[in-house]
Amino acid sequence: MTFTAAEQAAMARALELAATPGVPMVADTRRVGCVLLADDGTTVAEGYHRGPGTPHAEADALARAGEAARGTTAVVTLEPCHHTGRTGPCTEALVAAGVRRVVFAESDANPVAAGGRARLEAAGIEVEAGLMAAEADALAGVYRLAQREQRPFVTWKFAATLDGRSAAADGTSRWVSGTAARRDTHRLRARCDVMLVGTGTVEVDHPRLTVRDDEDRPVEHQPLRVVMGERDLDPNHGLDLHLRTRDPRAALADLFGRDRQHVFLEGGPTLAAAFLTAGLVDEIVVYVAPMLLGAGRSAVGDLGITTIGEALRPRVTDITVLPGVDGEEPNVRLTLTPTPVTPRPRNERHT
Ligand code: AOF
Ligand code: ZN
Repeated sequence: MTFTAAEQAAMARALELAATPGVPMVADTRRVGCVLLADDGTTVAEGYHRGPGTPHAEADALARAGEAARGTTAVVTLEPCHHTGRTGPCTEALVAAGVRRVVFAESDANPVAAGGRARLEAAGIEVEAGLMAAEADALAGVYRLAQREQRPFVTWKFAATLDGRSAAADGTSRWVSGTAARRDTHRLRARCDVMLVGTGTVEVDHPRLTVRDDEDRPVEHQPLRVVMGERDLDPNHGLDLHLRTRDPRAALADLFGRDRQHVFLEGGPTLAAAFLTAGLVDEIVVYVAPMLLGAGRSAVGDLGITTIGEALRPRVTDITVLPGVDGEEPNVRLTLTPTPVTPRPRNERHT
């Protein structure tokens, strides 16, 4: 595999484009980015997939390049598709535009869309694969889990004080985390297509669950705002959907049925505990604030754990310090991957 320095830089950029927040990703749609390079390594055009039914990344870049696409190298995060899905095949668009070379990060394992490489080569286009494949694979993690498990990927996010509390004894919680952490949360929310909370959180916090940008404006593609739980709610709760179920698996099945790929679980402690004990949390994001409360609601409810040997021990995948804004203290963001939970009957836990 030989890639030029310009192609490597272009792939890094294509991955960034693919990860553009706010893009709705449902069911079988993928995050894909594409950069068209001229012979001298300069960028002719960029493109990315903006969700179901919109042009694929390659088609988007080609449209922006127009005639200038002829003779370029297309650097794409995914193998160009060779099927007519919601839009036409990227292979044919690349051939028709006169692209000379295609570099992609990972093969498309979707049998419906596969075959792109062979088709491009048959048309005389030079094809190289595998550039930054690991990074592309990490980006595709959510899609892959959703396809494999036939349920959405679940990110559980919470903010906590040093003593693991998310609210004070009187219920007040604004704010535990600082400005930078709250902005960061909106960025993470924008990657998801469902915002999920329990009925308790709706009653206490009346959350809007809208995703806003750094200037506090709502982003264009809002996730579906869902509350779950059997309790009746004031019909003016203002969210999009009330799932009247207590079983996390049933809720996820329902959301997958609505073509959703990525759930952002934001509380409260009861719902978080239910998802954790069911082994249905795929990623944990926690913002730790240098604050002590000593009493008040803990970030997660009873997990049925009575002895230290039973503790859940998620693995840490990232630690980032979020600097304080306007004299605030910094916060720490931990990203973790839960380790498998072996569900046991409740009575066994107390023996
Ligand atoms: C590409 N470039 O930008 C994307 C691709 O029915 P559709 O059109 O939404 O097709 C979805 C499938 O197409 C998806 O599962 C994946 O295999 C491929 N996505 N392919 O060449 C893109 N988004
Ligand atoms: Zn395509």
